Amino acid sequence: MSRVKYVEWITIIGASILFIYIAVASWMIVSAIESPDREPDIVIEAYARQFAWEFIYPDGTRSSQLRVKAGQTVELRLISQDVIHSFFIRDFGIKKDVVPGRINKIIFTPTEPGEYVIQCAEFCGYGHYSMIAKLVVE
Ligand SMILES: [Cu+2]
Repeated sequence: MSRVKYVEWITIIGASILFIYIAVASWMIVSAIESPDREPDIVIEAYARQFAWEFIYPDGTRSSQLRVKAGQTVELRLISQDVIHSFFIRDFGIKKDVVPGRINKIIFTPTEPGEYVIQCAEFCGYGHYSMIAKLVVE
């Protein structure tokens, strides 16, 4: 085998190994984020519409605020009633699209009590800027 062919094969095999490594590592990280080991302590439905958020708790209570307890693992089911929105809590580094016709999930465990801002991070119309809700961690 000529020297050029040898270098070609090393490049092809090296790149393949690198790509396979990146694919496996990404898959492991994404699946850990999407389905953590812990079962959620509470499942809350989060409805998005132009231009407000509404949260429905397991007992049927509706609120424009999201209230959870510190240390509680929360599963949010994100449901859009009109256009594409995006559920965004900057302080937690959480962002997920809210797409009409499907239910996306977010699972998170807040640890610090306090008040945080929930924003829509997808331009959804003229009132997008006002699509803000409060997350209260007790
Ligand atoms: Cu929006």
